[in-house]
Amino acid sequence: MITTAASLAMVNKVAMAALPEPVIQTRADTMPPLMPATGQPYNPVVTLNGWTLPWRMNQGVKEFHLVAEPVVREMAPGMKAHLWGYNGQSPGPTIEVVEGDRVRIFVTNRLPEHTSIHWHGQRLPNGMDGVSGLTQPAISPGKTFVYEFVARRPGTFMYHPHADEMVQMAMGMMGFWITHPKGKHPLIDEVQRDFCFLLNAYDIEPGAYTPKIMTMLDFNLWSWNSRIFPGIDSLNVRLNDKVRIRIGNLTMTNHPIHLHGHEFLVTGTDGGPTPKQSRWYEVTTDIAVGQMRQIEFVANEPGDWAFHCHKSHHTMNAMGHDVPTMIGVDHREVVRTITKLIPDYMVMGERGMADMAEMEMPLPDNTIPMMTGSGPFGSVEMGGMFSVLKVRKDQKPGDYSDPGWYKHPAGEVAFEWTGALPDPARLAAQGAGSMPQVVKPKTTMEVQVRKPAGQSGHANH
Ligand SMILES: [Cu+2]
Repeated sequence: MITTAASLAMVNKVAMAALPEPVIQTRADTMPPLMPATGQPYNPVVTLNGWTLPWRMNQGVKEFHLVAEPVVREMAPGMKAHLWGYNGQSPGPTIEVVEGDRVRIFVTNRLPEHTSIHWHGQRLPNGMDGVSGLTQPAISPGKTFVYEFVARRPGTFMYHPHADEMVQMAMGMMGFWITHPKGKHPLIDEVQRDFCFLLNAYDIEPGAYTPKIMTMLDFNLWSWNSRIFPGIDSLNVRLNDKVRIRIGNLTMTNHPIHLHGHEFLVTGTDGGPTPKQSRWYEVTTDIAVGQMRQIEFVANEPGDWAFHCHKSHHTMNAMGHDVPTMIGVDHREVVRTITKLIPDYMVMGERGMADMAEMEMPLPDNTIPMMTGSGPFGSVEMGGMFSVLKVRKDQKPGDYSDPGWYKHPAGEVAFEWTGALPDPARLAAQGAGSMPQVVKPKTTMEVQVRKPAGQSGHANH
């Protein structure tokens, strides 16, 4: 019936108008900070290879619209993954609000199975906590649910499903949430640069597109915001900027995150800003599963500083596992035999694995070499969780664009010694302290004594 169809269309239009239009992101680039046009002012963050979700003000309430859906995420140029995420990307967009804001989030489910969103770390009414089955019914495919609460404490938070979690997180469903302080806060310093990203991991076979969801620990792609080096953007700052980096871990293992050239303070955890007396300087901070860490430092050393996970297998891409150690093995005879059968046979790793970074190996489509990325001095031999902090004197305030490689002042780059080489001094000592050298008793020497003839036998006394 025409009338019914017409009224139905009208109802749908009214229903759609009640929701903020979902904003979709199609690129995996680091988007510039989203300056707040409405609501309380704050200094926005920059999400590494990500973006902040715009909102709509509705009678004093900040309204966001998240759409859970299958996405195609470029993990690095040359490799795309078929993931699940929010609003066109995995991870989903960062949500930024201010302490005291009333927030309403519409969550539309376009996945083939039900879902929910848990607002990791927030103080909120129990029924808004997003644990399907426990605090709410799951959101069926095609349905939209509404979450509403006041962002009560400032800090660094995450969001992720609490429904079929193993599958949905292995597929990339997660996002960042920042609650900025309302005005000056005694434990939250003002900074000139504020970055955030999530640690996540996937198991995608070389040549495949979809993660293996049953993998528990042996992931082969270690990513920051579902990007792997050399696909992770650099963190570009101006010399002497105060820099904050917020990191959340939604992988299944811990990650010791290490910064070169500077010491930092851990100024915040899952529970909010840390008391000042509890802070100490570090160059590596371990971030356990489900944790968040917020580090701060003054970027007062110009250069291109490596910034990475210190687990060396996490700075590798797929194919970095299950290769036997071949260092020191002489393959020549074996190779001769094998090449009779397989003419293209290639030996891997008899002088270490560095060759692999530069070798032109035939790889399946949609596969990134396990170590890659070229710097100004050659191959960086890294993959996975690796990026570069670029500190520059002439970087403009608020400019996050890549300044290119650092130009080193004359005489400040390690160089090859071409003079004469004296013999290296070797340590003569053989252990000390808790492991003193074991002094073995001198071997008794057998002495044959021949008594001179004619004397009585007192020679042995
Ligand atoms: Cu790691």
